[in-house]
Amino acid sequence: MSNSTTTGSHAGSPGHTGPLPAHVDVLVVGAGFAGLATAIGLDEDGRDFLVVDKGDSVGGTWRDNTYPGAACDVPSQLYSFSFAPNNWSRSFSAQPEIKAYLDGVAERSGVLDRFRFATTVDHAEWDASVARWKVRTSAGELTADVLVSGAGGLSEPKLPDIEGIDAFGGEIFHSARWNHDVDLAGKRIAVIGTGASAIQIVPELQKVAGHLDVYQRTAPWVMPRHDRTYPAFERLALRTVPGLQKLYRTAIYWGRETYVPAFTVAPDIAKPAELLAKANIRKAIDDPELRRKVTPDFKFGCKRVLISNAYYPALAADNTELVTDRIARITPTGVVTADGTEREIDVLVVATGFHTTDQPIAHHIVGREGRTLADTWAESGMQAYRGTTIAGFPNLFQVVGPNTGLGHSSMVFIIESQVAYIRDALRVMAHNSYAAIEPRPDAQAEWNHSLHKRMGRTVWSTGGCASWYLDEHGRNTTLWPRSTFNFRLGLSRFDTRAYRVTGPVPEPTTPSGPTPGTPTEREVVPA
Ligand code: N01
Repeated sequence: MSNSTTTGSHAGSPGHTGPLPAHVDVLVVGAGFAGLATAIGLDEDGRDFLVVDKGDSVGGTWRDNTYPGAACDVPSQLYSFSFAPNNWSRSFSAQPEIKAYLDGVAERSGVLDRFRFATTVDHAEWDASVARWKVRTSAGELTADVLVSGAGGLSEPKLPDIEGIDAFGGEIFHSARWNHDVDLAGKRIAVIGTGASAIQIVPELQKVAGHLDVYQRTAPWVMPRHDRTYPAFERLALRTVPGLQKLYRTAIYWGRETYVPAFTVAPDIAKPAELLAKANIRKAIDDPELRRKVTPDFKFGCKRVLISNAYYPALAADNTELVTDRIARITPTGVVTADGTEREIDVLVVATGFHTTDQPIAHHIVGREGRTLADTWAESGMQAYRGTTIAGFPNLFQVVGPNTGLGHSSMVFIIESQVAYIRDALRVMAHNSYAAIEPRPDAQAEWNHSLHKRMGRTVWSTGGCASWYLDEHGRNTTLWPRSTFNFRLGLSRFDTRAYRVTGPVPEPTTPSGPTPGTPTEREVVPA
């Protein structure tokens, strides 16, 4: 299995190559939308911080996913920072334009000298005696008062556990690790998966492949994609007319919020959308058997709703076969399905998603009680307070943490809400000389109780499908079950009452003073 990280343009993200400092106030892990927004916010507040990322430039998932056809399925006017508007070329931008946007924002914001690329966090452990994180990275060790994880839920490819896959003799790679060196023209290609990545890849492969097999386990709902290039006059107007771009953004935002009831309280509202999606099938596919195979058997929205005008036509093309029989095994030369048929191939594309509910970073973070985040979550599933802070893990903030994902709108809105909360928390900590904060277990439990009570009514729970939103216990630990403005409202101020705080670490210099290295814990009675 090819495991190399194929990255896009490196321009604009040189980072810094010097040695790591011994200490930073805030260490940020990840340089995608989340890490970059955090860095820019911290810089505005004049904080001492460092960002580390395993890749070689900013962009996160938009750096790593370079597969043909990669594009955003949220309009760019909304899928961009509120503080960094851009003159987008089209409504749903492709990966190179989004990557270039992030490079440009990073460069213009002047924070890149505090980024270290090609640096992975191997271990981060809370040291209560000094109220600091002790962090071991591939580039050396350092300490940090505060750790912010912006490592992302869609960063670690999930490979299918299929017999024989390791012995496949042709070219094989994951959608998020595309091997651009492989010439696909005229080849026999197979794609495993029919999720958001696959439906963008399949039309591109169909154009060049000699033959294409698409292995579908579950048929997704696919809506038309209302994408268009902005004509020159519209781009000019968006660039020059005061407030116009903001108006576009606001209209898209509220338009998207109208989807929330259908996902969260009354899935039957989405019936007309199902009819539209079925019309999308009929428009592109004549063969009744193929129509039947691509028609989903679960409620609209239960899995992520996809958008494409090119996917169904590509499945209907003469050089494509949609295979719905279960994959039994992979041989050195092809894929064998449960009925015993072997289809020979030269290239295997694995578009099987990511480790979302078992995030790799959780294995590397050790909290106050000496347990990793992964162990802490092993039985309960991923849990946090307001999707951002975690009991037992002082001074740890997770951007895009548990139950912050969306089925309908832009994650950048969620990220900016969380960054504002983190900035406020740091202000409160500095103002009160708190050495450490962590959510009280009862506050976290109450938050999760009410969240999961709501979750029970959502289409993700009642829609009759399995999805990556659910963990191994069947709990939805990834999505936010309310409107995004409700999320933002909840994070608009750091709510000290929900936290257990630790007082300042005594100065270790005065022999007659308090014992060094023993932070004092106290209940906070906020003003
Ligand atoms: O991954 P997925 P993805 N044998 O997990 C199938 C975001 N994104 O990379 O449905 C056979 O959705 C699996 O089948 P099933 C977006 O949030 C955004 O496509 O589980 N098949 C499914 O069809 C998205 O939701 C954009 O039955 C196997 C597919 O593989 C998220 O990334 C673009 C299998 C995996 O689909 C992930 O999307 C792309 C097996 N053993 C992605 N294992 C934007 O446009 C899995 N499958 C913003």
